[in-house]
Amino acid sequence: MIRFRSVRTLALAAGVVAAVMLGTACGGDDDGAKPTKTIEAKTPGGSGTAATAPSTDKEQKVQVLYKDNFFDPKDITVPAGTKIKFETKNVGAAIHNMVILSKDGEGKDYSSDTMVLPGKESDFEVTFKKKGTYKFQCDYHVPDMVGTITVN
Ligand SMILES: [Cu+2]
Repeated sequence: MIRFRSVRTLALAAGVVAAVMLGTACGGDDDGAKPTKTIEAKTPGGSGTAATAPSTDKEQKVQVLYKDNFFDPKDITVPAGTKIKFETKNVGAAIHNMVILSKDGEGKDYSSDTMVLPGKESDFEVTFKKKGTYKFQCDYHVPDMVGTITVN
């Protein structure tokens, strides 16, 4: 009776461990497999660029690196009313993220994936409607890992 029970417990525990590992693996894969950069990097040259980037859909890319423990760059300036695509990458050894504390001005905060593991990327888009200054931070390393976005 006792032996049977402990085998069941062991099987249960193994199942939980497997599920956790599976979940972690899936999350990591999702972050890594984004081939969008390669497509956008293509420049066919000449007048071809105008067709792929209509003037009505303004977008600006901002690359931010996570290091241990600071943002590079930590001071960012972007125009208001333009879609900003934050392309963030963790080049450090710790877990990081980027949370823009814009709730007061823009009605909500914006952020990367909650956990960006070492070597992983996380992109997100923000269109700031109002001019102003917003602080951003890594939830894991405040108050050391912080920065400022100036919208003008
Ligand atoms: Cu951090």
